[in-house]
Amino acid sequence: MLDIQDMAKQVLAGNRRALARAITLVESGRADHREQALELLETLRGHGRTALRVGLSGTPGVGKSTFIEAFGLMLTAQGLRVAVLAVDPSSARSGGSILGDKTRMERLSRDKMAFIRPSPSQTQLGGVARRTREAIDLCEAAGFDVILIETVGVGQSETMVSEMSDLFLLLLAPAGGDELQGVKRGIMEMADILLVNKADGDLKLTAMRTCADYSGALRLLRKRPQDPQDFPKALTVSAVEQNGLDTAWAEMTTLNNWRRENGHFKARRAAQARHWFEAEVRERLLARLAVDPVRSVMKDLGSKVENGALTPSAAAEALLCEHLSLD
Ligand SMILES: Nc1nc2c(ncn2[C@@H]2O[C@H](COP(=O)(O)OP(=O)(O)OP(=O)(O)O)[C@@H](O)[C@H]2O)c(=O)[nH]1
Ligand SMILES: [Mg+2]
Repeated sequence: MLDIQDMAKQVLAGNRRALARAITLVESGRADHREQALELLETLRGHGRTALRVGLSGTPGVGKSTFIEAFGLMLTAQGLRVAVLAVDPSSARSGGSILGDKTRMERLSRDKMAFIRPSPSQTQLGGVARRTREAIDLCEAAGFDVILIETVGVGQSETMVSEMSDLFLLLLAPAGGDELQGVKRGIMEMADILLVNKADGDLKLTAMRTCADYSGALRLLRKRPQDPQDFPKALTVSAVEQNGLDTAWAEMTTLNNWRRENGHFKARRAAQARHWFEAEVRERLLARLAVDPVRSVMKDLGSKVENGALTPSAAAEALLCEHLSLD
């Protein structure tokens, strides 16, 4: 039997093993674990700690892992505690990224000031969202100063990560003008800071040109209320040579401080909390439809609708009121 109150105490004390066990608990699909996870999260609610939650996205190979290792080490050297969470909806399929990240973030994973948690093998984006959101809460309760949430750039997962971050960074590769247009407008609009990575060696000039192109593109976007002047902005970095990381951190700090002073930080977190509440309700309602007995009732009602024995509306009414007790 898990002692949830004790686990909560140890998480609050910043015990990394307790934190790891707590994350395993919120990841579990078992009903009894779910109940304990809710108790744990409820016990920890209102702990009063605030980490800076930073989402980071980018296409495969752009240098996310290399960047996180270098950036994370820079922050821990400044005395900050850094947690890294990876969101990879495809990890169940590829199976390779967890191993890859562990070897790539070798130094950071050995750092006592850092905590790295790879993505679990889970395919459903909904499950990944809840797990990541709760893992963020746990890391925050454990007193981490910065939580980096990495995701590979595949559409939906970026939106999801930006909905759980205070700042959202997009890591980009140096490239010609064609590829600039390959970045979807919606993703550009979510980003607070664009980082053109690999600004070193032969790629340095291309990176600077790419950065200028993106700066131009950002100026054309609609101004957002949550931005001070000159944001969002594009910068060049080299994760390998560890260049520009301090500037990136300074810009992130400037933006975050401004948002905190102007009420945007709190407002964004509040809106996110509401968003995830509604998403969870939707998700769980849909999940009910997919399992028996509701699933078979739905199938039967569907047949009756097909052969004209019931109207679609009457069948829907019957399902929702009689079988889901929603009216
Ligand atoms: N020249 C140069 N190469 C880099 C830089 N950052 C990363 N790379 C290289 O780019 C390749 C991919 O880097 P990763 O950090 O694994 O990229 P990733 O975005 O995590 O990739 P996935 O996990 O597959 O999505 C590696 O060979 C890195 O050495 C950089 O700043 N400069
Ligand atoms: Mg990686």
